[in-house]
This record gives sequence, C-alpha cells and structure tokens, in this order.
Amino acid sequence: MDSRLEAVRDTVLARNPGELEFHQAVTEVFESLGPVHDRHPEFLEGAVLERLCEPERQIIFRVPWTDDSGRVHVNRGFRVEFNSALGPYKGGLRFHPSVYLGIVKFLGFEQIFKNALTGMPIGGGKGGSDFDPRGRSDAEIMRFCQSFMTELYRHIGEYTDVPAGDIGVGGREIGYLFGQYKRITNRYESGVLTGKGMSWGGSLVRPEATGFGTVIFAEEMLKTRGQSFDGQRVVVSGSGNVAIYAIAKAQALGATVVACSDSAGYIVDEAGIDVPLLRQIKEVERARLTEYAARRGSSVSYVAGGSVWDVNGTVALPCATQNELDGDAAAKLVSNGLVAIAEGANMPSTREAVSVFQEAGVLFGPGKAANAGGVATSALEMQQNASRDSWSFEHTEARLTEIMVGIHDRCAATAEEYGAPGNYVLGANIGGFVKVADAMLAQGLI
Ligand code: NDP
Ligand code: 2IT
Repeated sequence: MDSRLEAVRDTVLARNPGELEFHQAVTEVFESLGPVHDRHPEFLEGAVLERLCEPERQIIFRVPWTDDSGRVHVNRGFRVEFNSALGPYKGGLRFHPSVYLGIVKFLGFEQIFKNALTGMPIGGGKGGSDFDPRGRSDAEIMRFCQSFMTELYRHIGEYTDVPAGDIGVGGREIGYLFGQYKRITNRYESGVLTGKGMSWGGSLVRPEATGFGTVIFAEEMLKTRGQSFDGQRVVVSGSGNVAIYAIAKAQALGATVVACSDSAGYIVDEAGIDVPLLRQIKEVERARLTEYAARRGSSVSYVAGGSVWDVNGTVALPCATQNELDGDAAAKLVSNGLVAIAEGANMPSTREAVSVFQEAGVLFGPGKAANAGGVATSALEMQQNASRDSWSFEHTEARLTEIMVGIHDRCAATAEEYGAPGNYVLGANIGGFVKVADAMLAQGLI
C-alpha cells in the first residue's frame, strides 16, 4: 500500500478498534487508491480519505419487543449514515445475530462506492440489528419491526436516508417497517423505503435485481474472453434473495447451477437447481434446504456442514455473507477449473481469496460492482415513486441491464486507464472513489 495512504489507514484502524470487517473493507479500498493520489494531490490536501472513513452520523438505539409468550427482549438497532455527497444515504437493513457496529460500518463503507458506480444520485448508508428472525412468528417479526421503526423514523426520509432490505430483511419486513413509518408520520412517503410490495409503491424487478445483476455483470466479464454463461457449470452459495435470482438468471442464460447452500449445509443437484421448488421452500414456506433435498428425490445430495466451494464449477457466485470464501477454498476452486467469479454478497471473499483468484487469472467481479443491481433498482423504485408512476417488467429490466453493463464497462475502462487491464477490483474502487471524492471537494469542508 502507498505509504501516504497507509498512514491514514493506520489511524482509521486505531480509531475504530475491534471492527475487523470495517478494517478489512477500508484496507481493500486503500490498496487500490495509490495511483489516484499521484494524479490528484487535491484529494490528499482536502483530507478526503480521512473524511470518507468517518461516517457523517452513526445512530445506535434500543429495540425492545415482546415475543408471543409475552417475554421481553432487548436488541440493538443501528443506522450508519456514511456519506451523502451524491444523494440521500441509501443502503439496506440487516437483521442477523452477528450484526454489530463493525459489520454495519463495513457494509456502509462499501455502499458508498457501490452506489457511486451505479451512476444514480444516492449516497451510502447501512443499518440493521442483532435480532435473529429465525423461528420467529409473523406477529413477532411485526412487533420487532414496529419497535425498530419507532426509533428509526426520526432519522430517515425520502430526501435524507432511504433504507431497504439485506440479510433477514425482505418484502415482509419492509411492509411492517413502512406501515409503522406511515402511522407515526401520517405521511404516505413512498420514497422513504425501497423493496416495497408491488401494489403499494414497489418496483417490478427489485426482488430479482441483485441476483440478475450479478449474473449480467459476470456475463459481461465472460464476454471479454469470448465466453458466456451458456454451458457453464455454476456453483452458488446461499439460498436467499440474491442466490435464488442469480440461479434463475444463470440458468436462463444456459448454465447449469449444480449447487447452493445455507448456513447449515449445501445441496448438489446435477440436473440443475429447480428454481420454482427452491422459491416455494425458501420464499413461501421459509424452510431449510434439507426440505429441497427431501422433495427433489434421490438425484439430489444434501451435505450437512462442509463447504459448497468443494463442489467443482467453472463459475462461482458467492451470494451468502462476508468472508464465506477463504484462500483455501479459492485455491480449491481454481484447481477445479474455475473461470470466473462474481460476488453477489458483500465482501464474501477474504483478501487471501481475492489474491488467489487474481494470481490465477480468474475473472473476478467484486461485490461493490457485481451486486450493485439491487441498489440501482432501488434507485429506479425511488424514481418511480417520485413521479408517481410504475414501469413494466421489461422496461425496468432493460434499465437494470443497461446499468450493469455500464458498471462493467466503467470498471474495465478505469482499470485499463490505471494500467491494470482486467483488474475489476482496482476499476471498481477507483471508479467509485473518484466520483465521491470530486463531489466532496466541490461541497467544501463538511
Ligand atoms: P437472505 O437473508 O435472503 O439470504 C441470506 C442467505 O445467506 C441464506 O441462505 C443464509 O442462510 C445465508 N447466510 C447468511 N448468513 C450466513 C452465515 N453467517 N453463514 C452461512 N450462510 C449464511 O439475504 P440476501 O440474499 O438478501 O443477502 C445475501 C448477501 O447479498 C448479503 O451479503 C447481502 O449483504 C448481499 N446483498 C444483498 C442485496 C439485496 O438486495 N438483498 C443487495 C446487494 C448485496 P441461512 O438461512 O441458513 O441463514
Ligand atoms: O447491499 C446492498 O446493496 C443492499 N442490501 C441493497 C441496498 C438498497 O438500498 O437497495
């Protein structure tokens, strides 16, 4: 790392002790930015990096709620409003027991650059709670969401901060959160949340957008080597929102997706994952992958525990969570013939894994570029809300495709411009950073 940047990075790490995922995300971005600072000394003079790493505002709050038996629980809620240089803070809410400030900050930090890359007018933020939704009834989820919003509502708004979903937060949760926001404020402010239901301000294609977008990005990478998804053997991790629609899109483009996972294990289905069955089990019944294996019959194997990355494939799409793919897993994938990997999840590959892929010449699409289709379609939802309009599936999907191809091309062109052709990590980090840094300088010392 460039020594000027290393000094700033060391200060950031010392000021944010114990936040390991945030340290990792900051280090990874800083490693790309040396050449930018050679060309743009004004970024150093304006202390852009120091300001960028300090969130504009961090909110931590108590979320008390009662379960169905009347027992009281107290969780912690977070919203980190990281950077508003390009637009209102924008980013999801994650409900998962692992959530703490370091995770919310890594996600919020990544979101700044991701949102810049989309070309849409959105700043970066993230939030969530250490609440564990697993096994909770609808009524418990509703009471939790209502309590969460009873504090959050005063910090958000269509021109201020626009949350959406992430792990553990989907259409059901956004519905309860929106209802409580509307009730408290007495405003039908559609643009305050995205990921809404189709009959009340949601956008077609938003549920599919992250997974579809990740595959569109990967297809563009493959094209640079004269290849495509057609005929590829694909391994996916996760089986939630992002994974399901990544699987659907990859198969629509002619690939066979042979495996996917949840936090308990993975399935191998050599005939290709049955997407309608997977959706029924995960989206409707909220059941586990063991159920998929049980219903699909003897052609499918379920492996409890273990790593889905033991399954060989030519394309890998990690769509579960951070640091789910380490250096050893990367080496195994490479030795099994991997050609390309695109990150549907945020920071699923460890830094060692990224090095393994890059050194092996595997096409590597980092999350902040490859999974930007979700937030980009959230911005399209905001656009529809602002004009009180709703677009067709075809039109919205065409916009998503155009945005993903644009992100791919900008990353590729930026990597080339900085003398590292094919390095999408460098392209995404520099491309996102320069846009935000220019806006921050223009807006003065704030
Ligand atoms: P979901 O809650 O719908 O699904 C999450 C999936 O990942 C589940 O299969 C879950 O398994 C698995 N998973 C979660 N945590 C772990 C863990 N610690 N270890 C192993 N598996 C785990 O979330 P999404 O699909 O929305 O999000 C997946 C990833 O994509 C996240 O990294 C998220 O930040 C990112 N992302 C999401 C976007 C969106 O629009 N939703 C946009 C861009 C990125 P289990 O059910 O067993 O917990
Ligand atoms: O990580 C992400 O980009 C998301 N969870 C989606 C954020 C959004 O505002 O749609």
